[in-house]
Amino acid sequence: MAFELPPLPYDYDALEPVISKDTMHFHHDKHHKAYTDKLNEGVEKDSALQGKTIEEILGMISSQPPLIRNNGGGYWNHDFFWKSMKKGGGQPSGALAEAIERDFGGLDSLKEQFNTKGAGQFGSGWAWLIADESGTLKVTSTPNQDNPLMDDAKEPGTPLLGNDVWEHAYYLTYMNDRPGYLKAWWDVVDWDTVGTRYAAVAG
Ligand code: MN3
Repeated sequence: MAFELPPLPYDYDALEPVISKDTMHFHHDKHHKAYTDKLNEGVEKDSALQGKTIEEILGMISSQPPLIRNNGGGYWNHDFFWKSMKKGGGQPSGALAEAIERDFGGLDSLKEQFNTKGAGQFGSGWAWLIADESGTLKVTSTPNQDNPLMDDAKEPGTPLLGNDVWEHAYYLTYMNDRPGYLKAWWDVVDWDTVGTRYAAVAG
């Protein structure tokens, strides 16, 4: 019934040196767990939410209190984030690589736009690569634990890739150097997973 904290899909030290073992431990075991626990507290208090998937809840977030928005977003975003990374991430291929060329003029340009969004997101939030219904790619950012699946998202779309730019995601290793973290992070992006997500949108 309740939402469960999914385990990391790899070892805690798998993404070193880009993301340290210590960061992974407290980010997953403390932060992601806290979002999960608080989401469950909120769902317990509202029978209308019980039995709904997290995606269904995000799709009606505009009618929900901050407890559900912040922790429902945090729950989904972190699960998506862990699954977006792997050791020795690889390169985009196939239809995704073609779409990146078409919509950004190449991977370097996508990275530059994404890093600019991430660095420019004031305070805490996320940078995203999303696809619209026609398969067009776009880079965007959201504050706090918001995401492009929320029914009141300014720039809605299907998330293909997301990076957590909260200080808790990078501070132990990068201190206040968010741009340094954003730049290093590309080494652990799982492009096969991003490609699979894109194929589900663009067919
Ligand atoms: Mn986080």
